[in-house]
Amino acid sequence: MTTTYRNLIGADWKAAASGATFTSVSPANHEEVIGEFPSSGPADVEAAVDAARAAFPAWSAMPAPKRGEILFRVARILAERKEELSRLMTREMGKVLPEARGDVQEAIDVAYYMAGEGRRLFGTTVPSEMPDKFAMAIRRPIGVAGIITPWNFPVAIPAWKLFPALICGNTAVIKPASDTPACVVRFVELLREGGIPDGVVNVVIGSGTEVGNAIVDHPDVKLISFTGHTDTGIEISSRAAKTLKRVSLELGGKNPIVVWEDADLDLALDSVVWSAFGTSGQRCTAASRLIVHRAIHDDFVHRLRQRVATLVLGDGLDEQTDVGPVINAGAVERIASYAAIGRQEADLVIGGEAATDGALAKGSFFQPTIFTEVKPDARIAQEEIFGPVTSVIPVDDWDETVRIVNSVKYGLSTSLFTRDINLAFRSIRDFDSGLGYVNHGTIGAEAHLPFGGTKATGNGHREVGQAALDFFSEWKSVYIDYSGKLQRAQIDTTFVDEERT
Ligand code: UN1
Repeated sequence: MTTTYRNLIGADWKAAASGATFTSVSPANHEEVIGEFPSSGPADVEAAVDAARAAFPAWSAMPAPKRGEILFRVARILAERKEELSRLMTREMGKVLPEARGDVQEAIDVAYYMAGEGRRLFGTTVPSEMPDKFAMAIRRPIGVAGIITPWNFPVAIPAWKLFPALICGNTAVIKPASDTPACVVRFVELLREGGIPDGVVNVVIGSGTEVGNAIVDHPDVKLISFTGHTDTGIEISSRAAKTLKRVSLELGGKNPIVVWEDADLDLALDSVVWSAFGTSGQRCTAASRLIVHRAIHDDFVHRLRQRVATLVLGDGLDEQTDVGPVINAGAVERIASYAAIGRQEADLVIGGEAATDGALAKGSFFQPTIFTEVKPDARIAQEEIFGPVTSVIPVDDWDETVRIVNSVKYGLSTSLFTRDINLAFRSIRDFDSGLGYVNHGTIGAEAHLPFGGTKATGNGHREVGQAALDFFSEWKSVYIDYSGKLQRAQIDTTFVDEERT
């Protein structure tokens, strides 16, 4: 029996208006069907936006501490259902179970954090330049937020976007990635169990061209928050400009770990394996470049090869598995084409092929892959591969290292392993990125600091933490004059300079 999933429009779970559907399978085993999903279109988006618009007055008028209480209850429900949601995620998306639990935990963390924001949502109060006048800036809700989420963090990223949107008083239409709609449906069911009212969150499942574009073009959608490919982000940004939407983009990465000659090598190896091959390399923050000091290069690569050779590929529900599948058959092909390019450009250390031994043949698996002697401008050192492939680039000195770190178009996450405190601080100053790590890999950002990157990684906004509130709320400056007379700003006041003359 195949489970049938539906869109959420207001209070109702509905099939697509056209009746069209698509089937999704597990990346670990293509014979395992996850469910049948609506293949929606503009008519479904229209209905969802109407529902979100209708829910906006009541939701935005609810005192923010009350909205926070609802999010607090959502956090507790997510915590209770963590195991169920994590297992669904592993089946649908492939990441190994401990990582799926981390993904759900990230959503729980954001829910608690944003619940607390309900009692803060701090604005600023400043003294007025006039006597008997009060000046402050407050955060206002904006309207309907269009939220377009990727498959690599099927619960965490929807939470990153939905919870700040909701605490600020906005309502939302979310379009999950077509590879992971079941996780988002289950997640939104739990939000409703926590008390999120009808129409406040709506779900429309379908393709980017049919559903995503309709959300981006819709005149009543005021905000777009998107995580995904840089090309898609640019397309969204230009479409959204026509209706003057506010757009927050979280795009690609080509994140380096620099291993200096004085580094604790065991620690660096643990972190490299985790950052490069965790989530099968399918994180925006994955370490896809290892910039290694020549003095330790051979030893480092030798030990890394040994470690990677022991990694067990398999179904993420199996406790033995270290590395799960990649998202789908198309991803295997794309990664394989990069591996072929890598063979031309550099020396293959290990991996380089799709993994098809035994049961792996039933799913989408790719061997953890390392290249070395990679030139900094090689394609595998410049382009985001989004798979278990990493490139070692040997270096001799610090200035060269900084140049190579910054030589890519992206700027998400950078990391340095060293015991030299001076280099550590220099890396934070000189590596051009939104996240900077020292003696810690490139993945694992926490939910209460801003998340995002420089250059082609985004358009300047940040997610989570307090920074997310700046995207999801509008500033309103408020002046209350209680002098009872006309006081003209900049005119009816004397300044110190004038008093002197
Ligand atoms: C992403 O890959 O899009 O820092 C997000 C991390 C996670 C989030 C990654 N907390 O790796």
